Amino acid sequence: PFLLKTLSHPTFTSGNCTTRFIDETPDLFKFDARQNRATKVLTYLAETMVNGCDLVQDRPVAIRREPAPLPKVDYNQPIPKGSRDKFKELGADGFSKWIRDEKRLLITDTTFRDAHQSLLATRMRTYDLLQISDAYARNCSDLFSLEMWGGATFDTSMRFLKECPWQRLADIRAKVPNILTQMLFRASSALGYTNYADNVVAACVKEAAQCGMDLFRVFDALNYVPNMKIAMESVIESGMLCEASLCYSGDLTNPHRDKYDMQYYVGLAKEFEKMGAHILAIKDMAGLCKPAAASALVKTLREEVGIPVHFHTHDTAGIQAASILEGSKVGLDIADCAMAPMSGGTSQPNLNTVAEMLRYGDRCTELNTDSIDAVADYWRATREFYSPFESQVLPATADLYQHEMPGGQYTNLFQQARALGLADRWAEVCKVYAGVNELFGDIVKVTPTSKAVGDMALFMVANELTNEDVLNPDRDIAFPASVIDLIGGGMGQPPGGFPQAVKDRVLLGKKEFEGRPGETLPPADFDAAGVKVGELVNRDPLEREVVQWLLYERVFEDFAAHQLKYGDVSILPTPNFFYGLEPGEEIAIDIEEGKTLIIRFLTIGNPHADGTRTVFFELNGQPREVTIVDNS
Ligand code: 3PY
Ligand code: ZN
Repeated sequence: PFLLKTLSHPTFTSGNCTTRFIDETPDLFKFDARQNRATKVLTYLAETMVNGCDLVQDRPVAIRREPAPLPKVDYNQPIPKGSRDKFKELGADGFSKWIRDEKRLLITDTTFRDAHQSLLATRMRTYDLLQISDAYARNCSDLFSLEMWGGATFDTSMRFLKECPWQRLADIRAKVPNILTQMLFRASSALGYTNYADNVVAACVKEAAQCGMDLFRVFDALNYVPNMKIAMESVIESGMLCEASLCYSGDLTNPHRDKYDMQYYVGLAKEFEKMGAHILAIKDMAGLCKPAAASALVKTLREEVGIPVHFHTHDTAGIQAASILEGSKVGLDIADCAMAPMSGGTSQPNLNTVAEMLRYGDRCTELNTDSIDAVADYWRATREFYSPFESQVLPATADLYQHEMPGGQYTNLFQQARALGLADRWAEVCKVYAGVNELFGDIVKVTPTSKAVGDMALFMVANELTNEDVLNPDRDIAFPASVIDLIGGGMGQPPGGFPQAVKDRVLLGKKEFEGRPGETLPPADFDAAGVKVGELVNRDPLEREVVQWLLYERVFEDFAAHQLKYGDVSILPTPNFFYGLEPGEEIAIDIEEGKTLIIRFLTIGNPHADGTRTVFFELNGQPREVTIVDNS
């Protein structure tokens, strides 16, 4: 039927059909019978109520079920103009100059991405992001950007939440046409954990731009500039904003830590400017950039390059609002913050209070207090849906400056440690993590290099290994795959290379990458991949689905199978997605524009002789039953 529908579509019959036709004509999929969709969503709910949702199994129950309060939004007024309108008016280069000339300290809100990546293991669902999107567009149009995509969200949305990351981007874009969308892009690692072929990296950028991404923050996890070239060029070619990042490591205030000094950062910044970056990011992924360092770095970089400076930090140490303040005094152009209830700790500094800190000074953000506070109140309640994912990590101590673990990794690694029964040895894991960094030659640690260091630290704690054991040629050690990838140059090269003694032990003579891995990785075969993905989704695949599969083969396969069985589960409110419905509970869900399903749950029948159970619903007032195998 898909083919028939395609062949009879007016665009197709008119002969104006390009290869993008299928991508650009979403109504083709509408025929995927509505009643079929309703059955799928009921099956998901029934399955969840009978057998539970894997995601929350063995975790504390969420402390909230009722909907989060939404700010008042006046739909009678047009959507106010915002940063994206300015970008469209001026183009990338003109917009970059406009930023530098702005008097305000511009603010990026990271709540949609990094904040929940850092606090809630990246589990925030599209549903909760879309609920608040109108309030952002209409009441918070003075924000510089919404960091709402990329980083770990691409993987986790498919792997855990069973929702399509591209759709998330497109849907938020549609609701927020006036504020810049922003993403985190891992250069040659794109949205994954290892380097990909150049044509995959380029296609990933292209698809994101087509789905509505405006600003690409590109970083390499070793500050290895050659690895950033393809991603940066692809962003610039697509006409979007290219923000190149230097990852902050070490401590500029410590005269004894001189591997990552001012000269090193200035050198990077100048290269990025030459490569055409429109904005320079200081990516302080672990929150190590102390106030005095932020002041010196921002001041020097703004003197040395002509592009605006955007500061990203994590508040793990609890003092990073001071770094934003010091930066703002010496001309910092843009700062990343998260809405109050999603800020602090391993997340970004508090957006609401940073705005008030600057309120009556010459760097006032001009964000409206009531508007941002009302949005914050929504996040306070929404966070309660995700209490099963709250981390039990202790508050930060100054050991952060020893282990230098990125905010996004801190909570995740703790969860991994807990899964291995090492929760009570967390302080030791942190110490060993610092030791692994030394062993590897004091490298920049951020995804994916931080994952390799974390894998190694867990591996060493679990196997009671010391750095000496690792270097001891008489010990037979099966190193984690990520460590072999890192040390073999599969993620690029650190300044000065990896220590030879470590290479000898880890690689055991295996061939290593010299220079940029993308230069030798064979290009992906998109046609062959398209055939494979077509089989998985049971129709002609979209180009972006092919990219999705090329980045995450196994994860995409599971996700596609889930979609075929249950349809798009992102439309369910979060408590129902995790726990199903309570007897007598009724929910309204929008399966498409203007098409709402009213679902009421009645009861679950006793087990049948064959081990199945019938779950009784009302769908739009009519009785409906779904029979499920009870796995208990
Ligand atoms: C990511 O790559 O996901 C990060 O957030 C790195 O800081
Ligand atoms: Zn971050």
